[in-house]
Amino acid sequence: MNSTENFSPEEITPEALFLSRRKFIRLAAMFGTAYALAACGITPSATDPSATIKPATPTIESLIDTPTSYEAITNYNNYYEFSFNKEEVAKKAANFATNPWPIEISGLIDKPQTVDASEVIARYGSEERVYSMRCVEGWSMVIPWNGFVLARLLDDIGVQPKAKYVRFTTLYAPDRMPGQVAGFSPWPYVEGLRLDEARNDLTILAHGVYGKPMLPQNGAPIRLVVPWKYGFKSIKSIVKIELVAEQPLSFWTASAPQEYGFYSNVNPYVDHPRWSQETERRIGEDKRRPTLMFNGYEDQVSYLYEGMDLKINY
Ligand SMILES: Nc1nc2c(c(=O)[nH]1)N[C@H]1C(S)=C(S)[C@@H](COP(=O)(O)O)O[C@H]1N2
Ligand SMILES: [Mo]
Repeated sequence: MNSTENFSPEEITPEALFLSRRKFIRLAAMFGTAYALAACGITPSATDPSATIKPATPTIESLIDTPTSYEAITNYNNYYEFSFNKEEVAKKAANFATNPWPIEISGLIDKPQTVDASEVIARYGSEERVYSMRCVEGWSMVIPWNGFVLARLLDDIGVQPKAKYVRFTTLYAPDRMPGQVAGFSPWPYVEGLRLDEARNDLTILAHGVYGKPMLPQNGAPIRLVVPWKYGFKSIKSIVKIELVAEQPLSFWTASAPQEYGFYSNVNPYVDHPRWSQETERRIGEDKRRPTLMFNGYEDQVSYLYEGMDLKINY
């Protein structure tokens, strides 16, 4: 399937953009950023509105990777509220209504508010981030997300000094989410980040994939993406964002604390109790590839964990 089909011209992220980005990174690696900018005809300008959003600088490896096909990104999903079978999620979520979608923003902040996802998206807009996503199960994808940096929202809500963590909650609606059967697990799905992790420039709220509005199976209308952590930290279909003082109890930590810690940074040196994390299968590739520390984003995030023993704080 052509990943750009059905795009309207305003939404489109042409294939050429990915290509020129890859070319840019290769040139930058060989000759330096200034040369690559000039060679690609890019002149940084203070008046360029896109220049006001400071892009992250993901590792070269992550950027020269080819994005996974739209087909795979939207048909091979983990979303237990709909199904435990990755290939069933898209079908089961097809008619999931995500409009209207009120989001409660609350807790230790000066400006608590309930806003619709559409308003949040209109407020913060969209930039493209091509990130690798590594599932704790040992597979990975490269996904071109559209979204915005979470720190921008945090800057607007008056975070109080007592707030140390951000707690995210997915919708709880067993009548609409067939996987939320009573008794099995601690629904709703909850995730959390330390405030400095949440403020890191790599952390985004995403609402699109490949330039198209996000589909339900990927976490519409809005989901978290934290690319240096195992995929389960990137909570889908968020209805609540709370600033809290205590470390939140995540869904998977509550379900199996020995297996899924609060931090869950991608780490090839810390095995899952039931399998090694040294390698991964990139969807669309045959051979397994080595898993990178912090999923390849070490330069941007290692400062967050200085002095921490990541074998204990897994
Ligand atoms: N609410 C919710 N968020 C979730 C999940 C889930 O089951 N429910 N699965 C997680 C897991 S295990 C992974 S690997 C990613 C998968 O994201 P994708 O299907 O968009 O690739 O979503 C994460 N976010
Ligand atoms: Mo996952």
